[in-house]
Amino acid sequence: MTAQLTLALSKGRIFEETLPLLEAAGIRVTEDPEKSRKLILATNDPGVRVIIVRASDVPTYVQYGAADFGVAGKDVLHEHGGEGLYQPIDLNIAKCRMSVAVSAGFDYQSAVHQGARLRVATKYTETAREHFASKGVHVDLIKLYGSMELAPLVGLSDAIVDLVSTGSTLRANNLVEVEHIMDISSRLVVNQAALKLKRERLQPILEAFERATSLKA
Ligand code: PRT
Ligand code: MG
Repeated sequence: MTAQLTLALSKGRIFEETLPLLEAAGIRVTEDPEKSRKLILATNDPGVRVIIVRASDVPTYVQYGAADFGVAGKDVLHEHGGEGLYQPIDLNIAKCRMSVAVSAGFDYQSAVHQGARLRVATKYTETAREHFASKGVHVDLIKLYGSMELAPLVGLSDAIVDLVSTGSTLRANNLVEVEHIMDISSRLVVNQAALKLKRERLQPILEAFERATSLKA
């Protein structure tokens, strides 16, 4: 009996951008998560299924072995910590950057130079904590779960730490990027036990992903 493989993906850009990589491994997802309410999707390969989870939950499913492998952004992996995960390939998909942004009228550099204590709203509290600690900037972090861009506009915070891709969300809300924290892309993550126990099944898929990724680069 060959082992069944479970792949954890989030709906939206990660799902869409992983499809061509799966295709390169001969795997086609036979249901559309945008049209179906199903959380477990079949593929043309009876030995491979896809589960649809929240982007920030992908590392958790893989860490505990409920999924053998998954695709998650570096933003999400940094917050999770990566415990129990093997991270063999940067897939170079779902690219963006993590930045500090403030209201257009706020003089961030002066506030920092004067040693002001900044209020920073973010979903990425671990990344933000590390970033400001490394710069010696004192911050009060305010944890949010979405729409960080609103926080400085209504006086909840002085700054935000958020993902930026085209910059149009910041512009539409009269915010400006004042610091680049890190470049973000998504990685393939594999459960460490599955890597040993299901290596025969996983290895060809990992190799196909690697080949498809390097061809694209
Ligand atoms: O949406 P949900 O709350 O369920 O979860 P999520 O936002 O974590 O998931 P999803 O599917 O939106 O994002 C999955 C992954 O895609 C993230 O973890 C990132 O690694 C990656 N990614 C790439 C992005 C973006 N680009 C991106 N632009 N994730 C989010 N955004 C958001 C950003 O937060 C901001 O609100 O898009 C907005 C900015 O976009 P621009 O183009 O206006 O700059
Ligand atoms: Mg989102």
